[in-house]
Amino acid sequence: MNELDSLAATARAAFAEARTPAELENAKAQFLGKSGRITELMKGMAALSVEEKKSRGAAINVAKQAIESALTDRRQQLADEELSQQLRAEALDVSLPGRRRIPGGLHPVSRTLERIEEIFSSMGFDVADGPEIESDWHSFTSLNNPPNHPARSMQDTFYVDLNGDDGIPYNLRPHTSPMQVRYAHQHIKKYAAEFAAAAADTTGTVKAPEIRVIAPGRTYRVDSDATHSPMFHQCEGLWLGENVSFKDLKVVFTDFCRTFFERDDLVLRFRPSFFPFTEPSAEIDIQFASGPLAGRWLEVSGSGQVHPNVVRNMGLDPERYIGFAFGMGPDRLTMLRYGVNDLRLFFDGDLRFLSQFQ
Ligand code: 2NM
Repeated sequence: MNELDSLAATARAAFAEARTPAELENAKAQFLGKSGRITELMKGMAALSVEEKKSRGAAINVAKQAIESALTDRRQQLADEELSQQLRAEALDVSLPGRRRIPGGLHPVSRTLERIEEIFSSMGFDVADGPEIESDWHSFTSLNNPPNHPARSMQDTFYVDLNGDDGIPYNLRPHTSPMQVRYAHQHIKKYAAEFAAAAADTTGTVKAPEIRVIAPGRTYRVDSDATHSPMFHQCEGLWLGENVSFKDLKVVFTDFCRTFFERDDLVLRFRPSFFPFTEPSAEIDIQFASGPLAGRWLEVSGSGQVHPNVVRNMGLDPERYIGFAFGMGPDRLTMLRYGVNDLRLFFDGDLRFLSQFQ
């Protein structure tokens, strides 16, 4: 092999050793650069004769072209390698199963609340909404539970420090009744003309507008064990009119329970009790005639005839308006309906439990 052939071979080997385009350009400079081997060989021809220059020049050119074509080949090779590496890295296996998006669903307690709202709506009840942070007046005083009354200790309330900006004590509502007091005030304002017409009527022919509402939502008490959560749900009901009686309560609540549990043979029992906002008051127990809970009395709600003080605080005349209220626990109803024995499961957020209701 002559000197020029071996130079081309050395260049090819150097190019093959280059692993990156940058390394390849460095290697190129050694052979084709301004002070590279080919340039040096050209300079070395200065002393040669014209004839010698011709043949030597042609030979150097052949070597130069060989080196240039080796460089072009290696450039292409490196570009190909880079591309195939990129393709390998971004490879998409279209035969793999797709990643599934698991559909969400309603929380079991939300399902219960929806059922309750649907059933009571069908009986002509509105659904009230209202704040979870409440004033002392709405949570207690308006409900015939004045400051320092012993009945206040029935609820271990969370108090909220609002930096005393208005000096009014606030709390996380311990029941949903404040919403009903707010609803009554709003309703009276909204139907002011109808309420005024009924109040002005002396013939006894204009019927007073009724209040018929349920108040479902989150409530809070300092209580935590297998059957109590510091946040729990309540749904209270209220029906006030000129002639609404305990008989109506029995009919409405029996109808509700039988529809909710889808059991026509379900029976109810009213047991005397005490609540500050009702007089008389009663606990409502239910009993299934068959199934795993058959024969046991299960407490599902408190109830009673709304206390005249509460009727007055709602903005209505207790001489004219009378009716009933009740308060039940949708969490408890959900436990009964699905046979769940630990209330905390509803609020732990464990999908292994919650997905069973989808
Ligand atoms: C209960 C039990 C008995 C109740 C009272 C009222 C209102 F707003 F009329 F005063 N709403 N709900 C009530 C009555 C709630 O829960 C155990």
